[in-house]
Amino acid sequence: MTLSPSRRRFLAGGALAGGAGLALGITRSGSDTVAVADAAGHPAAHGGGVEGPTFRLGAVVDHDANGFDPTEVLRDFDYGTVSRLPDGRTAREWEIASGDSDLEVAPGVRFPAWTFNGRVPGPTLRCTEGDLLRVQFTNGSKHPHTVHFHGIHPAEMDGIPGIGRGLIEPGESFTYEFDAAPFGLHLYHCHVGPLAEHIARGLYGTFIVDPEQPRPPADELVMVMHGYNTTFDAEGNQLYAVNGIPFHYMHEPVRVRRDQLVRIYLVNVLEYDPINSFHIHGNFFDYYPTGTRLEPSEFTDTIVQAQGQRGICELRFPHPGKFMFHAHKSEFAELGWMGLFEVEDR
Ligand SMILES: [Cu+2]
Repeated sequence: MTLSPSRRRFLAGGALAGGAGLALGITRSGSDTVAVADAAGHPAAHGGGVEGPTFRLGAVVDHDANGFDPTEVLRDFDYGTVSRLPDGRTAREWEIASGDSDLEVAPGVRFPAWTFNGRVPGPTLRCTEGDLLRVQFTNGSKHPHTVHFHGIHPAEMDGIPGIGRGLIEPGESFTYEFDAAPFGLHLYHCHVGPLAEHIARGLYGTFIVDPEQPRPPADELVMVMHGYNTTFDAEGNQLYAVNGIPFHYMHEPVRVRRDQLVRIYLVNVLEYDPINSFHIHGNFFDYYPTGTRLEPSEFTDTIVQAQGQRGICELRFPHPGKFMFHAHKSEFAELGWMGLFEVEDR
């Protein structure tokens, strides 16, 4: 079923009545409708003239106050503190703290997020297959949390309530320790109930395990697809985003070079909606589901991912200029899940 009516009610009714809608850049064009414009002030790219929210020209959030910037998140890979074990293996250690952060997720719209290291998504942790990993988690939030990694590891390191250390209470710490396996593109997230809310509040991040023989050099990008259920009704999302802020890459296109290999680590953690999608304009990409094989399964311009699914997209842009990427579900795109690549001819 479509969730549009409740979203519309939020956007056209409650939000406007409460003033937040105006801060969102929504303007009334009729008694019960809102006008749509994209970052450039044009009608939305899909379904121009259709009701929906977006940002006014020039209206952006305060990245400094939020403590993270989606443009930096794109290429921010955290390899941890590296040491060598007596047997010659590589050990990597990270410190991750959860916290409660009031984020500006759209201009003038605040969301009481729960975060790993102060950002949504959390840090992108990166290692090589076979490394020993130690993740020291400190719960600086007012709520109990865990860190549950996808991968192959012992039960007591799985980060779920009731097994191993289980819940990490506020103020407590625990070190998750396991080997990096299998190679591929994975994720981590809190696994405390109500699970959907603990994830949807912002407690997730990307976990990349590189193969021992590295993939070819490329301009590498991380894109985490997610949403914000700003009404907390658990029925859907009012905003959709990649890397924390809806429409961010409409304001600041992802800059890439013509003909250079671009590798996108694409992760879907969207809650409350059953699937998400990724579509690119003017190009096709090789797709490696979960990144666990070195041969692509598909050459396409659109893929879908259920919650927790992820995959690697590899492509080169033969033409300079601006190319959109967005959820092919138009409603998600119009609520924030759209961006631009800007291909530079050099
Ligand atoms: Cu949690």
